[in-house]
Amino acid sequence: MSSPYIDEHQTIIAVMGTTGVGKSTFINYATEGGAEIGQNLTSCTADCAAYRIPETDVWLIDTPGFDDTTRSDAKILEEINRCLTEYFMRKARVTGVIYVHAITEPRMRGSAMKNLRMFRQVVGDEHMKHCSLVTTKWSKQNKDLSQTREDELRNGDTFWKPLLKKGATIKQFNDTKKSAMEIIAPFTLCDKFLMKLTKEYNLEGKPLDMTDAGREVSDDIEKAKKAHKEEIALLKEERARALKDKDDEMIKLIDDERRQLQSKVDEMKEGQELLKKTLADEKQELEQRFERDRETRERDKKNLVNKAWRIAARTTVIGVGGAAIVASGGFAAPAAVLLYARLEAALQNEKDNE
Ligand SMILES: Nc1nc2c(ncn2[C@@H]2O[C@H](COP(=O)(O)OP(=O)(O)O)[C@@H](O)[C@H]2O)c(=O)[nH]1
Ligand SMILES: [Mg+2]
Repeated sequence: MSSPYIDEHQTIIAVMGTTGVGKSTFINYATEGGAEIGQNLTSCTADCAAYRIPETDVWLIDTPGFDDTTRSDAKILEEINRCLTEYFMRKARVTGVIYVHAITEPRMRGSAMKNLRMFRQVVGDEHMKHCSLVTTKWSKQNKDLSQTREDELRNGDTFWKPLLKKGATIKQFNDTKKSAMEIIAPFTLCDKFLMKLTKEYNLEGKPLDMTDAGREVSDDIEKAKKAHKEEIALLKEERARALKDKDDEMIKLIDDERRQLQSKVDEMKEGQELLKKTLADEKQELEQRFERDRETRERDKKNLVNKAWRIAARTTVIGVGGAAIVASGGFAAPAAVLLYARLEAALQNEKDNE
C-alpha cells in the first residue's frame, strides 16, 4: 500500500531482492519497525508497502521478491509496476534502489539470478548510479567466507561486476540503524530519476508485456508453458497405455498430475492476460484514489486546525477563569467552573462531529 502523504516533496527509495534476504529487516532498522519479517521462506510482503523514516520525508518501499511461493512473477511485476506508476503520478522523488542479497547464499541460486535480472530490467542499467547492492546476514557466518562470497559477487561477469562498472555501489549492512542510514544517506541527497519500467509504461505507453521487464516474465511463461504442455502430452500417452492395461491406480495418479499441470498452465495464461495491461486501464482507478487521498489529507489538516483551536480555547478559559477567581477572592470560582464545563461539553461535541 502506498500512503496518501506521498507527494512531490517526498523521497522514495525502493528495496528489492529475493524473498528471505532481509529487505524487511533492513527497512525495520531504518524506520524503527513496521515491516513484517518472515520466519520461513514464504513471502511476507505480498504488496509493495511504504515505510517512512521517522521525522524525515524519506520513504523506503518494501517490494515482494520474484519467487513468491504463492504468486506468479506476472502478478509481482504488475504490483511493482502499479506502485511505481502511483509514485510517478504523484510526482514523488524516486532517487534510489537498494538491491539486497544475503551473503550467506552459497552461490547465486536460480531465484537470485532471476531477481537480479528483474531488478536490472525494472531499473535499467543506465541508472546504476542510483543503486546500491547491499549484502546482509554478515553476523550469521564466518567473516572470511563472507568476504570470499563478496569477492565472487564483485568480480563475477554474470553477477555484480557489470553493475559496479556502470556506477552501482556495493555496501555491507551490519544489523544496526546507523549502518542502514549510511546506506540510505546518499540517496536522500541525489536527484530523482525515472526507472526504465516507469518510462516505458508511463511515458511510452507500452503495455506491460512490451516493456523489457514484462518481456522477461513473458518469455519465462512461454518456456514454462511449452514444457508443461509437452509433459501433459506425455501423460496422455501414458494414460492410454494404463487404460489398455486396466491399471486403475496408475490412471488415477496420471489424472491427478494432469490436473495439477493444467492448473499451472491456466495460471500462466492468467499471468499473460495480466501483462496485457496498459496505463489507460488503471489510470481512472488511480485518479479516483488520488482524489480520495486528497480528501483524507484535507480532513486531517482540518482536524489538526480544530485541535489547535481547542487547545487555545481551553488555555484562554483556564487563564481568564483563574485570574477572575483570584481577583474576586474566590467568589467567581463556581461561575468559572461552570464556564469551563460548558466549554468542555462544546469541544467534545465538536470533536465527535469530526
Ligand atoms: N542476522 C541477520 N538476520 C537477518 C538479517 N536480515 C534478515 N535476517 C533474518 O532473515 C529472515 C528473513 O528476513 P526478512 O527481512 O523477512 O526478509 P525479506 O523476505 O527479504 O523481507 C528473518 O528471519 C530475519 O530475522 C541480517 O541482516 N542479519
Ligand atoms: Mg519482506
